[in-house]
Parts: sequence; C-alpha cells; structure tokens
Amino acid sequence: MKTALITGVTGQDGAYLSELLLGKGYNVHGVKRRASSFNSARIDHLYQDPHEQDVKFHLHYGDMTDSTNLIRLVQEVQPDEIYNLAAQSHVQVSFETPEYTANADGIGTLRMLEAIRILGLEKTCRFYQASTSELYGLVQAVPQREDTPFYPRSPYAAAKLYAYWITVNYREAYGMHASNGILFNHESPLRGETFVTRKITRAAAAISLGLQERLYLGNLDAKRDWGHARDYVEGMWRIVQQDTADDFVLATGQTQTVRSFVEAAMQAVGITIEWTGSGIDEKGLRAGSNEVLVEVDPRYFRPTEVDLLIGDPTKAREKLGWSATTSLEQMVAEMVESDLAVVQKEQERKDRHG
Ligand code: NDP
Ligand code: GDR
Repeated sequence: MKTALITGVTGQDGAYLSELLLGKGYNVHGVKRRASSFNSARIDHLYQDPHEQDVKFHLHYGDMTDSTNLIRLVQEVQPDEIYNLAAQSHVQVSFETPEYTANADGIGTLRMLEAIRILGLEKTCRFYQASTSELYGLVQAVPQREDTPFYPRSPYAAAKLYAYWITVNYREAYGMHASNGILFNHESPLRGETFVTRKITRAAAAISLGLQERLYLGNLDAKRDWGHARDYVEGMWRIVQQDTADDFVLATGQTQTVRSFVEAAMQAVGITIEWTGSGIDEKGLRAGSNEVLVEVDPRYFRPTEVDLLIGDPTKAREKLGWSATTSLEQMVAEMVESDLAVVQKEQERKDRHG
C-alpha cells in the first residue's frame, strides 16, 4: 500500500488527486494551511475522523514557507510519492504579491526537495512538481512542447520557472525521481471563483436566474488550452509511475478565446451574446435586446499578458498513454450545471436570513 503526501490538498487539483489516489488504495496525507475560516470545502467529503479504524485520509497543518514544518511532515509521513501542488496560483495576484509568490511557489519547492534530501529519502520518495504552461509566456513557438523555450510573463511564472529548474537539477544532481508536469489550464466545478472560466460559468448561472446583472472581464482575446482537472490528475499520477523521471506537457491540443468561453457558457443557460465595440469598449449584448451582460473592465488587464497557449501532448500520449478525454463543451456544461445549483443554494440561504 503506497503513501502519498499532497501539498495544496485543499485546492482544485488537490481534491481531485486525493479522490484518485484514495480510489487506488493509497494512504493519502494532505498539507493544509491554517485559516481563520474553513478552507476545506473541496475535501470535506473525504474527511475521516482520525479516531476511526483504518483511516486512509489524513490532514496536517503546514505551509510551503516553513521549512522545519515540511521536514517534520516528510519525516512523519515517510511518503513514497510527494505531489507538490501548493502555490499562490493566481497569475494576476502574483503582480500584487510577487515576493510572497516567489517564496511559496519557487523557494517552497526547493524546501520540499531539500526536506527529501535531508531525510535521506532521495532514492525512495518520488516527487511531482506542478509546473505550468505559464512558463511559455510570450509566444516563442506553437504548439508548445517540452522543448519549447520558456519566457515567463509574471512573477508567478518566474517563480514557477525556478521551481521547474530546481526539480530538474535535483533529479540530475542527486538521482531523485523528480518530474515536472507542465500542465495547461484545467478547470472544473471546483475551480477557484476568480479564475476566468469559473467566474464566467458562475456569472452565467447567476444572470440566467436574475441574480446578477453584468459580468466584468479583462482581456477577451487571450487564448487558452482548457482541459478538465479530473483528466489532468490522472496524468500527474501516470508521470510519477514512470520507471524514469521526466518532464511532460499535459494539454488538450485545442485553444479557445476567453470570448468564446463566454459565448459557450451563456449558450448553456440559453443566452445568446452579440458583441459590439472593440478593445476596452467591448460589450456583450444579449441577442435581440439592448441589455449589456458582459463588459470589459481594464482593472482585469495584466501588466504583461500571455496571449496564446496551445499545448502539444504527443509525448504524454506516447509515453504515458494519457490524453484529455473531456471536451470543452462537456466541461462547460458540467460547470454551468454545478454553478446553477451553487448560486441557487446561496440565494436560498440569503432569503432565509433576510
Ligand atoms: P488552487 O489555487 O486551487 O490550490 C492551491 C493550493 O495551494 C491550495 O490548497 C492552497 O491553500 C495551497 N497553498 C497556497 N499557498 C500555500 C502555502 N504557502 N503553503 C501551503 N499551501 C499553500 O490551485 P490548483 O489546484 O488549480 O493548482 C494546483 C497547482 O498546479 C498549483 O501549484 C498551480 O500553480 C499549478 N497549476 C495549475 C493549473 C491549473 O490550470 N489549475 C495549470 C498548471 C499548474 P488554500 O486552500 O489555503 O488557499
Ligand atoms: P491563467 O488563468 O492566468 O491562465 O492561469 P485565469 O483564468 O486567471 O486567466 C486566463 C485568461 O483570462 C484572461 N481574463 C481574466 N482572467 C481572470 N482571472 N479574471 C478576469 O476577469 C479575466 N478576464 C480575462 C486573463 O487575462 C488570462 O489571459 C491559470 C492558473 O491556474 C495558473 O495557476 C496556471 O499555472 C495556469 O492557469 C496554467
């Protein structure tokens, strides 16, 4: 029976990965941060009372900025596999908190690798690093593959660049089984509400129920390669099961604009959008009326933007037997359906409490 340690267990990917590994019979240990309010909604359904017999899912307090904490946790858990998913993962927020982002996302990865080395587990503990398509940043070549040059465009991407290379370095220097998954955007009903897809599906749901008037967005022309998180955590696991550690792109190979994601989400709730204007005057009008439902607000523009991401998942398909199985249409439908229920429930709670 294998034991896995997951940092960032309370996040979108942490929740899907925990489910996957528990389903495979793993003992799963998750690292969660102390917060003044509950931050475990995504994994509450997996919680097991530690007083019960045969507990498979364990939670520990921890933080990527605290090396003594990480060393102690790795010592206590003695994991066969570590999935390093913890990060300040919001690109725009990284422009506001660049130092913290570098500390948690960049040096945090080093701290975990050093914890493995200090404890002499280099040959027994496998390591997965949550690397990102944001590394490609300013377009050098498309579609982006494992050997496409990186050009980070945010403090987040620069921190993740360090994390990528320190993972490669520990593999080469100490013979560690340490791999990077270079994952393109992946979404789900569990996606954080300030990432663009979830912001859109949530707004589509609220607008269709008459609970929100308008959706304000930034750059509608950015193109992303969007897949489903459930598919991508399967890819993470397959990367770690390889005999030899290596780096892999996980992507769908398709790209769409933010604008077309808006259209798809609105369509899913029966609203047809017609665009008028251009640039920051861009407005999304509901077809057949003058009602503006979507408006561009420059506050959501980034100081430096990543215009186009489209991944080439050939290596993952050939070596891991992995490919994305959920279409964008299926994912949008699932997210919108979930958000209709979420928004309705929130409204009922508000109504009850006046
Ligand atoms: P989320 O933002 O949903 O989750 C991030 C997790 O990291 C949360 O559990 C968060 O805790 C935790 N965390 C943040 N800072 C710290 C810290 N200092 N110490 C310990 N834990 C911390 O991200 P995703 O699940 O979407 O992504 C998982 C990883 O994959 C991230 O590293 C992200 O950068 C990377 N990635 C994501 C992609 C995507 O499209 N989703 C694509 C490529 C890479 P809390 O809940 O308390 O905030
Ligand atoms: P991204 O995801 O930056 O790709 O990083 P996000 O959903 O935040 O942005 C995608 C694109 O949409 C544009 N955009 C907006 N974005 C947000 N958040 N809010 C808006 O209102 C808005 N309007 C337009 C953005 O400018 C951008 O071009 C995600 C994160 O999960 C990272 O952790 C991960 O590494 C990468 O995906 C791959």
